[in-house]
Amino acid sequence: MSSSTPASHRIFHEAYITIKKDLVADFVAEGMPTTGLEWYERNIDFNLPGGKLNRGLAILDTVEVMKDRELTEDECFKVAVMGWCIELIQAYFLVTDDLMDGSLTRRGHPCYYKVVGLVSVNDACLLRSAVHVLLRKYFSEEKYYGRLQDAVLDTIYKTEMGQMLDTITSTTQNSDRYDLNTFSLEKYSKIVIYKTAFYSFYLPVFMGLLLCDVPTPPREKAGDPLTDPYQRARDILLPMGEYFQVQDDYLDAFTPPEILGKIGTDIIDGKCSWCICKTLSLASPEQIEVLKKNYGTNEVGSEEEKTVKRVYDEVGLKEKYAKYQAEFKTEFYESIEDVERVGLKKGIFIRFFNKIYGRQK
Ligand code: DMA
Ligand code: MG
Ligand code: MG
Ligand code: MG
Repeated sequence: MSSSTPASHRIFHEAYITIKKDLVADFVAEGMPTTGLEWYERNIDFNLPGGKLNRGLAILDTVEVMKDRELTEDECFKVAVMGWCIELIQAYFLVTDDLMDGSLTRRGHPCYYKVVGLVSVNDACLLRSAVHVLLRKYFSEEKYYGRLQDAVLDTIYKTEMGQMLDTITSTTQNSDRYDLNTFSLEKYSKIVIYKTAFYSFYLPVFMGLLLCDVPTPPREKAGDPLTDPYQRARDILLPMGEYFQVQDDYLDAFTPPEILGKIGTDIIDGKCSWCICKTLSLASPEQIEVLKKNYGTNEVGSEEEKTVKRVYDEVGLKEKYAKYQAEFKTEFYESIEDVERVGLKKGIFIRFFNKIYGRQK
């Protein structure tokens, strides 16, 4: 079976129109004035479309691979609604992320907070609440509704923990206690599994498995990757999420904004990114002094930022990144061996992996 085609993109785009109508209709039902309706609609249109839809497509791939047949209209629509729910979660996090990171652009446009100011905080919260409006409307009759709601709430909670760690570890929030000596690849791993991997990698496959009625094992067997398909999927997908964030960090430093759609701020924000953690592990004492003086200071395009990138080059970060990618590939293929034993299929993970491996943006 071929991987998701443009036809599947069409399903998502058509469902977008429906779910937007649903969300606005909910505002109408609450008797919101026209100004409120228009503001909300602009919020949705500004923040929801324009992403790569990787997460929604991963739900689709999961269901297609598990069922091994073309999906019905109804199945496709349910997948698309779940996909847009993850995109809403993502939109909620991106609006607040850009505010906290002091970013300038996203998806080729000025960041939402730059356009509307502090009301963006509440607008982000509305995007998060919109998820539950859709879940209730389309899934409340399903027997898996409780598990679906619980998974969404728990995933958001975990992502918020990650975003907190990420933010308090950077210079902007932590200037007096800021210390590059405390950065490590272990600390990095914790931050990114929470801020990125749960919602971007585990949640889509979890939703797909729920849609396929893959049973959760009895309590005594839950959490054992040899018997629990959800646990096994999680053990494969969280490392994939970490790999995805490593790519995000590398691209932040080295990909031109015209290609990436956003201007990288990790160096000036003093982020605990893969680039700095890896470089610190390779740098000489002199290079570490240079990094301490220049990392997390000044602004985009400054001499300080360029100096940091120069040290990245000196330690051979580009080659290390290529090596890391190749190693991850090997580990990934090892991690999916025998997934059939717990009732999963390799194709779910291979399709997801192929969408992100070696990505340039
Ligand atoms: C992304 O971290 C994590 C979330 C939950 C949005 P980031 O700040 O590196 O993302 P980006 O590079 O897209 O601003
Ligand atoms: Mg961030
Ligand atoms: Mg950011
Ligand atoms: Mg980033």
